[in-house]
Order: sequence, then structure tokens, then C-alpha cells
Amino acid sequence: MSTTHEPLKQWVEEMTQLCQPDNVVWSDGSQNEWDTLTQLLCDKGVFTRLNEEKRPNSFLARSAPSDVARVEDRTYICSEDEADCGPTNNWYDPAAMKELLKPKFKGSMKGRTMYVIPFCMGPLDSPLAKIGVEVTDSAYVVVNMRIMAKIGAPVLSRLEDEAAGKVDFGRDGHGTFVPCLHTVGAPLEPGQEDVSWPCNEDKYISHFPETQEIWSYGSGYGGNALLGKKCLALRIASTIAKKNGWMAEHMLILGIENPEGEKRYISAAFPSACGKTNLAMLVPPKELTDKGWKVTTIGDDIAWLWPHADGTLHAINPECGWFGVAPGTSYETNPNAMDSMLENAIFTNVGLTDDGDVWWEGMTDEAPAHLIDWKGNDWTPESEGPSSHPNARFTAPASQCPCIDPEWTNPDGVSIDAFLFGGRRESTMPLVFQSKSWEHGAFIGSVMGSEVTAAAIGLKPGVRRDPMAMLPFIGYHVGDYLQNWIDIGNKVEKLPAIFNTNWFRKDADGKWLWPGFGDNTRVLEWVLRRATGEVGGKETFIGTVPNWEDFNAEGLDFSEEDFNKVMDLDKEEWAEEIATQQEFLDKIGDKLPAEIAQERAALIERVKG
Ligand code: GTP
Ligand code: SPV
Ligand code: MN
Repeated sequence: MSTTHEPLKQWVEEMTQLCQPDNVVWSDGSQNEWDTLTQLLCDKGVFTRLNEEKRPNSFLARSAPSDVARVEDRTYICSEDEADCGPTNNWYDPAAMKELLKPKFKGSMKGRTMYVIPFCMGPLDSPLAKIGVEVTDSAYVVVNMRIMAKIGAPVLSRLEDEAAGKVDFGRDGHGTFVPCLHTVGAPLEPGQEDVSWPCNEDKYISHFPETQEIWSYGSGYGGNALLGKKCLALRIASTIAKKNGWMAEHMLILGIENPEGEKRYISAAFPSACGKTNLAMLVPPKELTDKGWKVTTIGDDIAWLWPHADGTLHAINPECGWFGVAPGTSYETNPNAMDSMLENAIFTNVGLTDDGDVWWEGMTDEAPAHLIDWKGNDWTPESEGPSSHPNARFTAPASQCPCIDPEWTNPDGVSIDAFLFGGRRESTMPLVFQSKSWEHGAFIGSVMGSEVTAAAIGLKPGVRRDPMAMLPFIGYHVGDYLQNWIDIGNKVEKLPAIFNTNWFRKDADGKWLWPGFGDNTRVLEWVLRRATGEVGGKETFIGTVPNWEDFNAEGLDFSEEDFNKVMDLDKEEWAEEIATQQEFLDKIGDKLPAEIAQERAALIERVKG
């Protein structure tokens, strides 16, 4: 296979010259290709085929212990001007980065096959869709990409037809693609035996926002290697969105239907491993389901949003699958995720049961008596350390999710009524509050904080500021990013209402103050009733909070006293909170939007008052 798209053909030829693979294979995205590659991965010992009866067409992979998550300190934004990168990203001069990386990429695919994967983020016929082409020496990447995006022949012919002037969907970047170069950085000398997870200790996840290119070196894991996800759909897309007046956000999108049968959509930005997948596909508790509350899923990780002609913000999910955190996922906490991965799924860094299925911490109350752990060793409940890595993940097709929303592939997207921001906060942050305005909401998002999780390696433990959960994913200056939020506020007639949530508050003994998971529907109910103006609230210095009378705790062992605890506002904690918010805002410097500074000043006045 090759292509009639001249620039693509030329780029693939250049990459072949540079990386010197033994051969080049164009991915067509077919079932046959999946069957061949998964078998090849089994033969090479990268994959273990799971029990065909228990988990048909599904596979387990174990990564190298040094390659288990995103590497933020090795992630670069290579803008011409350092000032366009901003204080929250690692900057490198684009020409210098290419000079640095070229010798590393040179011959990096020796002894391996180079796969060429045309992929499309967003519905193929959406004007917002972005086409990328990833060349990679990892077959693991190809099969994961097949779940996470549309790949192969249909994408390539769309690109060729656009370039030849045969079709026009008004796609931004008509006829062009984002070149995405990926190698695990482990060439094989003739006769050299391969390892099951090749990678390189040296890692570079490099983005060139001005020329819209991605060069990723040395890692085979997740967001480092599946380049359509964080690299394209967030870092590169966020720079395009800023330029063209839309938004690329680290947000889930869910649909919620009330007992009157009215359907609305909510988007929520929580940092990595802070509950987006869980909220996106939550099952309301019985008392609410019986009344007619229903939740459906559009996306669990990324939302692209734009001011729609109908006067609202519309959103699409650019992805086609879930790349979700496995530990903690169970039929108790997230049955829809569990059902999504019953077949045709890939599991990375989880435990293998004696009957050829998977297990991880939290999947069942009782651990199996014996497993092979994520490092390939025997494991029993007495073993030291968990059987699965804390950032172990499942890759599963969104189409297999029982609560997938009928609109999930609609190129026109869905209209968003509310945004939620939130992180993991043991203290200070109440269960829920509403912003006073769009600008106030943007301020709340800009100083969001969260206790760090295992989704990225090398981070200092503790609370870190993570504006709109986008800290590691903004492809440009954080101040300009916040300005984009303010600007969108002036472009949309009927803006979503903005809320902050915290499912993770604890008491003095370290126990959760809120049951979370399905019961979060109770918070969503209040959010919707506020967004539609059906219910009042109590004004506080941080925003509007629910009155106990309006909070639906029906059927829940949760008293007014419990509610007051999880909603408590402690002025001493808030004084500390505001001081640490300031440390972060100071870093942004001159580019901090005036509206954000004003909202902050107003908060300080209210706290004094
Ligand atoms: P990325 O895929 O990394 O962007 O993260 P995500 O936001 O999709 O994370 P995910 O939903 O997979 O988060 C999983 C973690 O959040 C697990 O440890 C869950 O137990 C925990 N979690 C999710 N929802 C809740 C909740 O309502 N309450 C509590 N206490 N924990 C929750
Ligand atoms: C995240 O870390 O936010 C993820 C997982 O969604 S990864 O794709 O590895 O970035
Ligand atoms: Mn994510």
C-alpha cells in the first residue's frame, strides 16, 4: 500500500530514510490486520492472549517497569519564541530540538517494522476533525490506536480525496495531516534478540505547535506513544483551537436525562486519574433510576468545544475508545466500564489470573489466591506491593459501552449546559459550589488544585495547581489559554453554568466524607436544577452552595450533619488556599487575563468580609 497524497508519500519516504526500518507497512485498520498483529505480538511474547471464553479477543501486555506513565519532565513545547510556550511547559527551540533528535531517530527502527497509521480524531465528516499520520515501530501502538481512533483505509482515502479536491467537509486543515513520528528507540542489530517491551531510558515527547508536528522518542506507553490522544487532540489541537476560537479540553462529556425526559449534557475537567471515566458512565443509585434519571456517555477524557450557530457551546469527543485506569474499576464502582472491556480489549500492567483472565486491586473485594503480577512474577495476597501498577490501563472500544449516548458520533456535537471543575482534595474544597459568572468560573478553573496521582511519573507528591486539568496538555502559554476561556465567554450567547466539585474530601481519620461514584448523580441533579434556574442556593464567599433541603439524599445514609461536614468552609484553610493559589498565578505573569485577576481580588474581599 502507498498513497496518492504526495506530501504524505514524501514524508513517509523521509522518515523511512531517517529511521531505517527493515520494512514499511501501511495500516489499513482492518479486522485482518488486528488479527495478524495481535497474533504477532503474542508470538513475540509482548501479548498474552486471555482466556477466549472469559475475555474473547483480548490481550495482556506488561511494560518495562521504567515505562509506565506519561513523562511530564520529558515533554516539550518547541515554539519559535519561548514566550509562546509559557512558564508551565518545558521549552526547546524547534530547530535545536530537531537537531538534537535527528541523531537519535537515525537508524532507530533498524531490525523493526515501521507502521504507517493514518488516523482521524473526531467524526470523519466533521469540520472540526483532525487527520494525523503516525509512523511507529510499535505494533502495540497500532492495535491500541485501532481502538482509540478511526484508523487506516477510510482515513487515508478521505485525506487523498480532500487533497485531490474531490470532497470538501469544510475541514480545518483541508487536505493536510499532522505528521506524528514515534519510535520506542530500541533498534535491533542483526541477530539481536528483542525484549518484550522495548523502550529507551532517554525519552522526548516533543511538540512543534507552529508547524503542527509531533516527535516522540523512547516510550511505548499511553499518552507518550498513542500520539492522537494527548499530543494531537490536546497539545496541538489546543493551539489550533486558540487560533480559531474554539476549545480543546481535558474533559469528559455525559448526557443526563431527568424524570421529565429532558436530556442535557455536562462536561467535566478533572486531572488525570481523578474520576472522569467513572463520572462519564456512572449508574445513578436505585432511588434515582426508579424515578427516571439516566446517564449516557459521549466521552471520558477529551472534549472539543466550539461556539455553535445555535448560540450554545457544542462538544464532540475526538476519540473512539477508553484508555482508562484499571485499579479501582469494578462492577461496584463502574459497571459500564467493566462491560466495555468484556471483549476486544487490551490490558496493560494488570495481574493475570490462573484461568487466563485479568485482575487488579479493587476489581473484587477478595484478591485471587494466586496471580502473575504486572512485572511477570508470582503474586499472592501476602506479596509485598500491588499486583497491578497504579497506572495500569484498559483499552476498550467506546462502542461496547452499554450506556454510550446515541449522539456520540454526531459531527454536530451536543449542546453543553454545565461545566464541572474538580480535583482530589482531602480538605478545604466542598462537595460542590457554583460560580457567580463565566469569568468567576474561569477563575475557579484557573486555580484548580489536585493531589497528584500515578498517571504521570516524577511529580512531587502533594497538591499541585492544574488549571482546568490542562496543566500538562496546554500546547502554548497558560496565560493565553486562560484568555481563550475569557474570549469564548464573549462569543457564546447561552454559556454553560460553571461548578466546582470534590468527591475526595476526608475526615480526620482519613475516611471519605462522600460516597462518590453512582451517588455523584445527586450532585449532578443539583447542578442541572441550578443550571436551569429551578432551584435556589446559598451565597457564600466562594460561590453558591446547595441548601440541604434541595439536596437529594433520598435512600442514602447521609444526614444533614454529614452534608455540613462535606460542605464546610474553613476560613483558615481558605486563607492558606488563597496564598498557594497566588504562588501559581504569580508564575503566569503579565499574560494573566485581567478578568481572572479581578475575580481573585473580589474573592479576597469576600473572605475578609
Ligand atoms: P485519566 O484517564 O488519567 O485522564 O483519568 P480519569 O479522570 O478518567 O480517571 P478515572 O476515572 O479512571 O479515575 C480513577 C480513580 O478515581 C480511581 O482511583 C477511582 O477509585 C477514583 N474515583 C473515581 N470516582 C470517584 C469518586 O466518586 N469517589 C472517590 N473517592 N474516588 C473516585
Ligand atoms: C491521562 O494521563 O490524563 C490519561 C492517560 O488520560 S494518557 O493517555 O497516558 O495520558
Ligand atoms: Mn486524561
